[in-house]
Amino acid sequence: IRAAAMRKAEEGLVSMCEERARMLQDQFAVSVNHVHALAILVATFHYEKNPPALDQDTFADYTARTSFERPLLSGVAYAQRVVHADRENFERKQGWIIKTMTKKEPSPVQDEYAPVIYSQETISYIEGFDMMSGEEDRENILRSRELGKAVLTRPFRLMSNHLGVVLTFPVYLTDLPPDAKVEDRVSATAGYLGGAFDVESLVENLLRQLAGNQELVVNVYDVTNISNPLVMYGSEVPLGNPSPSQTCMLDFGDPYRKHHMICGYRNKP
Ligand code: WA2
Repeated sequence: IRAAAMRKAEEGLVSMCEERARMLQDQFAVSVNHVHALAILVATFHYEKNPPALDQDTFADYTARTSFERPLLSGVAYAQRVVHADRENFERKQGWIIKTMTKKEPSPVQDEYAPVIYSQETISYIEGFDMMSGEEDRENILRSRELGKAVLTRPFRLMSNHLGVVLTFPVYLTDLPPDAKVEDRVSATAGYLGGAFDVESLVENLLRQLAGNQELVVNVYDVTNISNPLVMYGSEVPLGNPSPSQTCMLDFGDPYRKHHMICGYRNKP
């Protein structure tokens, strides 16, 4: 009888973990797709129209009204690529100075910058910051524009102070063929459309709605480097493997990053 109860508990764990992994992956994917559409919106209305047919108010309004399409993102923003030679002109036109994310002071001289010019109101605090001044954001920007694809950072503390990851799509000035060379991609780069997956608070909400939430412990890890798993959601102290436990692979669409979910019972059944 004990063995049968154990088996039933393990089967329950497998199905509950798979359900959560699938749900998280699906909500992630729809959010990424919608950010992709926003990158196209910026290319179409900011760059393919002269003068640009987009401004902060329009961007804020549109992103607020479509936020239901991006259930796991706390906000989206557009950072423009500015090379140093254009900095003065850019700052004069904008009426503000490019600031660094860390010190929140005027940026020292750099080869290039990525100041946020449009933001969803939920993350309006990032406006004017050079997104290349944060290590994780900078790496994402460079990788996305070289690849021409959406990329994700490792989990880190966002400016909201919540644990999460940043998603970045490159925006180009011209249409590029899928096999375009890296140099051509970099030189055609106009900017970066991205957003913050506030994993800490939004995944909590998602899981709370599911049956069995009380009895389950769910952790998500970035296991890109398998010998150094990084907590993306759940306990800061990895639980080790509570027995029994179930591991489910997750695919968030960036082939460079690997993620998985580990589920266990809060109290051993
Ligand atoms: N967005 C919101 N909160 C953040 C953050 C971020 N990056 N980085 C740290 N906290 C405009 O890749 C371009 C958004 C970066 C996009």
